[in-house]
Amino acid sequence: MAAYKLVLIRHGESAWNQENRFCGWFDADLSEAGEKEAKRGGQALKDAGYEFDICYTSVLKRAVRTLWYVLDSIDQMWLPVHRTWRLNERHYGGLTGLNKAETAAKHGEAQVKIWRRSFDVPPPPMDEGHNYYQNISKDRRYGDLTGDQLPSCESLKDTIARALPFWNEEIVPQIKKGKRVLIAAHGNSLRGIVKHLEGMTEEAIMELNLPTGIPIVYELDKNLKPTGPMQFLGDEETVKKAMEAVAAQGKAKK
Ligand code: DG2
Repeated sequence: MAAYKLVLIRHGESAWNQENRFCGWFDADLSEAGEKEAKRGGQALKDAGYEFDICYTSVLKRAVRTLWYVLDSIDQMWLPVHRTWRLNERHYGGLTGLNKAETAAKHGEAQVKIWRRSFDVPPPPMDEGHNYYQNISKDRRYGDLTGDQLPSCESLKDTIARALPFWNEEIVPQIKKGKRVLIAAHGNSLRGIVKHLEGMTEEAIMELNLPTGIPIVYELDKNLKPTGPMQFLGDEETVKKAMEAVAAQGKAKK
C-alpha cells in the first residue's frame, strides 16, 4: 500500500542540452523549447490535480526556472522552496562546455558512455586553466563550501554521496511528516535519487536516461520504498522518444 507520493522533474531542455554540450555545474538557462517543456510539465501536474507542500531544487537556473514555471502552472507559487548545491547536476569536470558528439568522435562512443553513465568513473578534473574554472569554482554561490565539498569533477557515485545527506536529513523527514514533496533537479542528481529509492544496481542505473520536463511520480510505502515503477505524466511514446534522445546525445557525429 502506498503511504506517500513523491514527484521529481528534470528541468526542461537547457541551452546547452540544445547545443549538446556537457553542462554540469555551468549555469545554462532553459532554451525556448525547454521553457515550453517546463510549462507542459506543470500543465500535466495541474490537469492531474497535484498539490504540494514543499519544493526542492538546485542552485542552477535551469532547475530553478523549471520549478518557477511548474509552480506558476499549478498556481502554487507561494510554496516554500529550498535550493541547494547538493541537488546540482554532477560536475562534468574537464568535459564541461565540450560538445558530446564531437567528444565521442574524438575519444569513442564507448569512452563517452563511461564518462556519462558509469557509476564510479569520474570525468577528467577541471583544472585552473579550464575555460569555465573561474566561472564555476569561484562563483560566490559556492563560497561556503569547504575545499573537500567543492568538486573538480564527479562520478555518479560522488554525486549520490553529496546528494544523499540532503535527501536523508532534509527531504525524508518532510515526506514522513506527510508533506507532499516536489523536486526539480537534473538528469544525474535525479538518477542518483532514483538509484537510491529503487535500490538499483550499478549496471541497471547505467541504462536509465531521464527525459527533460516530464514529471515522474513515485508512490512509496512507509519505509519510502517504491510500491511500483516510476510513472511519467506524459504519453508513453513521447517519454520513450525523449529518453532515447538523451541516450543518443553521446553518439559520434557522422
Ligand atoms: C546534463 C546531463 O545535465 O548530461 O550536465 O550535460 O540534466 O543538467 O541537463 P542536465 C549535462 P548527460 O549526463 O545526460 O550527458
